[in-house]
Amino acid sequence: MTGPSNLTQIAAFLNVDQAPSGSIRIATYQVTRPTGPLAPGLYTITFQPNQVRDINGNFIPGNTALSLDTFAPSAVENAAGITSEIGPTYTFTVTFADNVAVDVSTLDSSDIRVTGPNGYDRAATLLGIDTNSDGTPRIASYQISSSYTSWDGAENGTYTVVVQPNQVRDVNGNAVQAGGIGTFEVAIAGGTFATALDLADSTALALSTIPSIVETRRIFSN
Ligand SMILES: [Ca+2]
Ligand SMILES: [Ca+2]
Repeated sequence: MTGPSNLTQIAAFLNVDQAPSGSIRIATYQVTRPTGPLAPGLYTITFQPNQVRDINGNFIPGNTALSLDTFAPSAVENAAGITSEIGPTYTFTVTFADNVAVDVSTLDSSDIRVTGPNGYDRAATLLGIDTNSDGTPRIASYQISSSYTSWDGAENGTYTVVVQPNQVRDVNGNAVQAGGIGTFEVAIAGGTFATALDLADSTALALSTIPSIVETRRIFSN
């Protein structure tokens, strides 16, 4: 067996579940763990040549390998933020990397949510993947929508990109850890509508009334 932290050991045979020859036999082997917790990573079990054979003398070929991957993919967001008014959608990318390969079939519009000011909490829609086959790294493009007709100063603030549980996995089934992977800023000159009218301190202002007011302003200013 080979593995992380230069693990290289010959496995010690302990026993087999049934003594007589038969088509399925379960053998137990043992390797000694280095001190401390088992390091995450890729463990490979390699059969030695001319060691295990069927009753007709056919050996399991040497160098046949079985892999055990305990390392989950990482996720890094690449969201530049918004500094001027744009249309109704904002696109950013997330880079997923793994010690073996990212399973691109697990990438979809359930992977990421974005949270932000005024209760913003929306799923990001998957737009595409840089290379649409399993591998590493893989860069996925996602899109989120404005709460209004476009991203503008009313939505200024800090937004957090949040990976959802068990949504993005490597080819061995290990999932990216759920949680926030980074933030980006919406910082459009002019500030928010609330600060523009000095309403930020008004706790009585129902947030749900802001969209219609903002759109009214826009009609007048146009
Ligand atoms: Ca992995
Ligand atoms: Ca998914």
